[in-house]
Amino acid sequence: MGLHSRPTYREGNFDMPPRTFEGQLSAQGLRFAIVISRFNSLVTERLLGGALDAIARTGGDPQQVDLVRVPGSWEQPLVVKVLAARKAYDAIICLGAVIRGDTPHFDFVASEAAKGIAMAALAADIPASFGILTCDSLEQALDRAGAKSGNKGFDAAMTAIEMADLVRRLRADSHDAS
Ligand code: INI
Repeated sequence: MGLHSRPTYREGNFDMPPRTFEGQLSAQGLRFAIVISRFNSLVTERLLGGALDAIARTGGDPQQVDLVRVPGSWEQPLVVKVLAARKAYDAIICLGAVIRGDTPHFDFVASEAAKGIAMAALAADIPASFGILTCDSLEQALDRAGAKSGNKGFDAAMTAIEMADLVRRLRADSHDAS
């Protein structure tokens, strides 16, 4: 076979497809915790509606979700850490809205929330999705919470569902292999 007649993997022509793992969008039987900030609750309650909708639409039970309310997004990392240590959830969904004001406060809150949630999730081997909006204005935040630009709470929950399923599959596969 000449060099140029080999299947091109870029085109998706796999002679021998690699072993592939991908999470399914099914929340059936999965346990979730949602951490939600009260700060900018006009926005965050809409994100919550979107997240619960995603869980219900993918076969999960919103009544089985543990909902934890915190003052603001700054407080989220510690709560993610505490929840992750319970080993009771397949994924944690973080919902919040950090809206830029006239001071650098926004940057501190947004970056520490992102960093802290990522660190807490990685340390405990649990997927945590980042449904914390970082916006320039309330209008922009509302657009992303169910008005013009979709609902990022819904998106964050869908990501958590997919990642929870993926991590389950990977763990089951490593158990089979050992
Ligand atoms: N918390 C938010 O979740 N969003 C914001 O926009 C915000 N701003 O702009 O101040 C905010 N601040 C509060 C912060 O999260 C803490 O609750 C507070 O600093 C007390 O620790």
